[in-house]
Amino acid sequence: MRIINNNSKFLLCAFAATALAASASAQLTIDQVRIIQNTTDALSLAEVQAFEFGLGGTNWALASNGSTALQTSECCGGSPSRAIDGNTDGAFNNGSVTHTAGGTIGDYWQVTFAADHSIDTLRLFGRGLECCETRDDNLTVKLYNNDVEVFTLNTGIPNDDQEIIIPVPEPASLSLLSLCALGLLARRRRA
Ligand SMILES: [Ca+2]
Ligand SMILES: [Ca+2]
Repeated sequence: MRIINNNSKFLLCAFAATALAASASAQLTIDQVRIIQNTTDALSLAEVQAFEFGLGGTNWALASNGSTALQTSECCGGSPSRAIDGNTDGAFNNGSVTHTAGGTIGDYWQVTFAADHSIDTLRLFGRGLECCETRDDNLTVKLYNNDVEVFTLNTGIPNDDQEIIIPVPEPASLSLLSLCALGLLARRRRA
């Protein structure tokens, strides 16, 4: 006896999609954000923001909210805390942009929160348009909870802009939708 037929599978998937749309506040719990440089260029970040409740919500990455930052190397006075100081000014000489040494692939910058937080939106600010616009074209963003990687994304900051906004998906709903997509695909292939 088949308890779940194709029609009920479709209804289940429709329900999952609706639940995902309705559960925008149920988000990934993390305590760390790492930004990795995928080229040999130095990594510079003007600001990294990690929001609970969207862009108008609480930015838990801020040093003033208890977070601390580190990076794999440092050049030119570009200390890691400059990306969590609340100042998005991307002009390096204005003193609020980080700078690693570069020269090898994989320099990274990382912020650790004072506690676990539900994060739904990331926002990265690179250097201003006065210099080095291509250095942040090829980055990887990784999110961690208790040292376990829970999200990864290859991305970059467009050369005609200084910032990117990254929606953080809710993992359980995504998994359910993925299973639904696979089930519906199998159904089509059998048809
Ligand atoms: Ca800054
Ligand atoms: Ca760029």
